[in-house]
Amino acid sequence: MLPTDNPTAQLVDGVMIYIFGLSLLLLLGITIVTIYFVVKYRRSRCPEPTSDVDHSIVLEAIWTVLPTLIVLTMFWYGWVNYVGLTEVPEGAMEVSATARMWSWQFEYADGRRENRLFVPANTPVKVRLQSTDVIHSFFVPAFRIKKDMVPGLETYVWFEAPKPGSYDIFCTEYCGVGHADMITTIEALSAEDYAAWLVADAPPEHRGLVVLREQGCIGCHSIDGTPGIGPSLFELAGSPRQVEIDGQTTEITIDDDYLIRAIREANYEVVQGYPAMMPSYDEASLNNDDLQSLVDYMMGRPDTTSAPLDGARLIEINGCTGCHSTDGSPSIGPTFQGISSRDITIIRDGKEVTQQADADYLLRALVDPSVETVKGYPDIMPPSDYLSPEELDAIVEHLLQQ
Ligand code: HEC
Ligand code: HEC
Ligand SMILES: [Cu+2]
Repeated sequence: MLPTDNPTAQLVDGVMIYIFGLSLLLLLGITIVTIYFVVKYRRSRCPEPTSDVDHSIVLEAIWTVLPTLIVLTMFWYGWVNYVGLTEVPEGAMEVSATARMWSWQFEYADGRRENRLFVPANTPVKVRLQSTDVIHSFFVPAFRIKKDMVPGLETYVWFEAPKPGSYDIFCTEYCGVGHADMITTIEALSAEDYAAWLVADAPPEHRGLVVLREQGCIGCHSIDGTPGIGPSLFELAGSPRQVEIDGQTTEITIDDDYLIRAIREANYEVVQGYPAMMPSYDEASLNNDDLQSLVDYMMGRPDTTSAPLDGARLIEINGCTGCHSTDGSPSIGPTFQGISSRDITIIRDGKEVTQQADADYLLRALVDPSVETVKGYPDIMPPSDYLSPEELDAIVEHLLQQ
């Protein structure tokens, strides 16, 4: 039995029961009356026509107007509930869902990625849907939500899990051999469990951001693009700047050296349109490591002080295991078990080459999978261009140990 205690299920079930009930009533009513007339006016009882009535305005009006009204109520009820399914309640939590052949990935506001959808129970959740390759469809029977995911078109659904539990998610648009593997779950957690999960799995904050806060830079600089007392420190890499040096205006492009000068000798170059009121930070107040973290953060580079990325986890959350097994069992692509030590026969430019995997080969296999394909396998692996260089390295590192 599917649960009925959540808002989207109630919307859909309401319309479903109404239309099904009315249709059933009409079917039974019409069938019974038909059978009754067939029996009552059978030829053996009434051999000759007895009535010369050939039409009735009143009856015809009734059987035109009544069904029209019934069908319009179905439309109206369906419409109202459709609107209910598209209007996300206020305060909903937002998550992005990406479907690709043949796995799911959910991305949270803080950047963490998962292959199951963890949500707090009793909270509306808006799921933005997108596909990277072909048409998939997001289907959660327990919440009666189902929406196609078309490449290049962002859609969304919302739901609210009434109580903690696990609810199935299916892909319900045939999308190739691995379609049946596109199963995952919504894990609805109690408020306490969700809070614990948030902390436990949180990606560490960028050290540069921590320093920005510790040093009070946030008081004068926003980090989201809105101007403050000073320019926003959002996505600075490569932006042009008009700066004044000794009253002379010059255009520069933001790079590491400029940022370091802007912090260490704040009044050497002053950004046009802003007062020269930024304090300089010398080594005593801001050490070189923290300065480097700040620069990395402002240039949009990852945090080099954080723990190394976990290759095994990256493989799991990026859908690689949708096509590759890690335990030697056959799958759509070669298994990762023993990949670093076995002989691999690949086809490159139509020629067969047998070799062993090294870091360069693995990286090429990830970034440009069509150039060399493993013999006996279809050339369907998607290029991993959605991964950062650091993530690619971590995966290659992990594979070299398999
Ligand atoms: C009292 C306010 C104030 C504080 C605190 C402050 N700044 Fe600034 N900052 C400014 C102003 C005003 C400018 C623009 C004028 C200039 O270039 O000096 C600026 C300019 C900058 C620039 C150049 C930005 C660009 O878009 O070209 C950088 C980078 C910068 N600040 C970083 C920092 C960092 C990092 C901290 C903390 C360690 C910090 N600021 C603290 C006011 C401040
Ligand atoms: C849609 C299915 C699919 C997905 C998703 C996929 N692969 Fe593949 N992969 C294949 C197939 C099929 C091959 C063999 C054909 C080829 O070499 O292109 C392959 C080949 C490889 C190879 C070379 C294997 C060998 O034995 O030499 C590596 C390494 C690899 N994939 C890693 C990954 C990683 C890491 C991911 C996740 C980021 C991933 N793949 C995602 C299907 C997939
Ligand atoms: Cu699919």
